[in-house]
Amino acid sequence: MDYYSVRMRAAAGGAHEAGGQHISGGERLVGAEELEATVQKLLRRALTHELGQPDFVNLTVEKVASADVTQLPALPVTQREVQSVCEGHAAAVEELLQAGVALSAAQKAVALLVQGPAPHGGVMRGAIVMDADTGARLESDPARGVRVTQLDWEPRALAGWKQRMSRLGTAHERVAEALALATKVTAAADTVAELCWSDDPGYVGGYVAAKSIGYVRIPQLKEPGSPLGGRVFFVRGIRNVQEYEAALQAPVLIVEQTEQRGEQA
Ligand code: PML
Repeated sequence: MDYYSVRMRAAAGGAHEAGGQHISGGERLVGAEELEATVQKLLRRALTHELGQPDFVNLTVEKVASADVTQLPALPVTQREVQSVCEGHAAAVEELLQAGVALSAAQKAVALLVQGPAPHGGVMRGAIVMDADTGARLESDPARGVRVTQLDWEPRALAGWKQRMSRLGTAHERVAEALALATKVTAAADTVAELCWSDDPGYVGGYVAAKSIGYVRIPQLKEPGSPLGGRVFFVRGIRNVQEYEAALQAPVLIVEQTEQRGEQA
């Protein structure tokens, strides 16, 4: 069976390429029977985002041969309890250190997401790529960053994950999407860890993820109403960002979620 990669990005004030402000995006990898519904769902997401009405929406559909799709088991999920944004940031730095990121790089990444990592202080369309040891930013275009494309859950695996997580109150689509992305990013050979928090003004949570620590949710990483957030991919030993980004764009399906010791949410 072939798959279809469906990508959406929406901006206000013109296309992203023309300096428009990024509003929302989405990535799916679905079978033919889900294609139309998926396009509709992503278009609806673009048109109903809390940041406002876009005047540019790019929707791309591409066929992907099933032989090209890699299957990956989702990272285990745990959660840190924090009482404030400040505690959330401290927890994020602690988890990043645990995953092997240098303290100065972890602190710099948190500060960048707080201030808005795009050149004029807004959100980026993609992620920052940061040297895990020096904290140097490596992405060639700091407004665009790098994008992760062609990923999704295998439908039965997602249903199983949701069922298991619903007992724990964490079966949300947003978490499932973020977990799929984090699983793909952290599986890439040169990724040390990922830090993310939402740029949605109505959602203040995020996570730190790495192969060694799994997906660690942190429920408070910014103040309600803030439109600032984003992703930082910490890397070690990449030859160039183009090759690294190419690895993040190879098709991946999340296929199994084995219950792991210590998983909780
Ligand atoms: C997003 O807004 O989609 C990015 C952040 C997702 C955090 C999901 C979680 O709470 O685990």
